[in-house]
Amino acid sequence: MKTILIVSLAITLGLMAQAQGAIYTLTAGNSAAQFNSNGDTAFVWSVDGNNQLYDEQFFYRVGDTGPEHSFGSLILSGYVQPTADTLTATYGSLLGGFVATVSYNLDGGAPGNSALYEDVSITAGINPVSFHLFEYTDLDLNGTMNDDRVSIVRMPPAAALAIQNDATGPEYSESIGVLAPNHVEAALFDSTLLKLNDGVATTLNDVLTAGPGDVTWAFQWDMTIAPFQTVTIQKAKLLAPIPEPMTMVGLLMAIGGISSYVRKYRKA
Ligand SMILES: [Ca+2]
Ligand SMILES: [Ca+2]
Ligand SMILES: [Ca+2]
Repeated sequence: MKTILIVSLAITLGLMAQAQGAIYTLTAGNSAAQFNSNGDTAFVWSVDGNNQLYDEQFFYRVGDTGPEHSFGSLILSGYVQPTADTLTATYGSLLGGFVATVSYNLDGGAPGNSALYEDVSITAGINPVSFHLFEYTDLDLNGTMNDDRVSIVRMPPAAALAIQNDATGPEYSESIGVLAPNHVEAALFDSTLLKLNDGVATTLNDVLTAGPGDVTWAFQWDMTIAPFQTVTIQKAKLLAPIPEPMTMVGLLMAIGGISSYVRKYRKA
């Protein structure tokens, strides 16, 4: 059973900065997001003052055996916030085998609307790297955790989409990963999180739906990266009131491609 995060900026900044590293806050229009530098963890994404997020983390595994680790367990080589709505975290080193960079860009919008864009880049060092990247997301839409549903739509090789709804609305979420993940997992908290912290190699189970309940979802990318080459995965997460009939899937089909979708909506 998880506890709901009561967001008090003063308490959050004071206590969590002390216990778990620095807190970074992105703001854009009606939206705000908060990140913990130590755990590469986003734990607040608020729209019009209402938090919709419980936890988002990236994990990785090198090779096919052994445990996954959170990005936060890597050496943090850079954490910069050039503007109020952008943040870039850099982990690891080429000498250590690879560098991982996560760039976040928050976009405010009309009431109820927000977008969070994420680019994850992995650069290999002198040797090729067998890299498994995991994105784990636990949204609690409308601040209520036990009444959400999630469906994952796989669209290989280009993309995958996770669509989460709240039983009573109005908020819903769509998240797209450009470069389709090799495996996905929709689940109830905290089964996926336990697997990513259990000390042995995990492959997500490709279950596509979960809920109603405290749903979570995760994507897994398996890749071999050549020496000094970089692989970048682009993500877009949207929050909006109950969607019009044309969802992101329809929009993608209408405009003929996921990359064009991201380009269209990504801020210059
Ligand atoms: Ca809910
Ligand atoms: Ca595991
Ligand atoms: Ca949830």
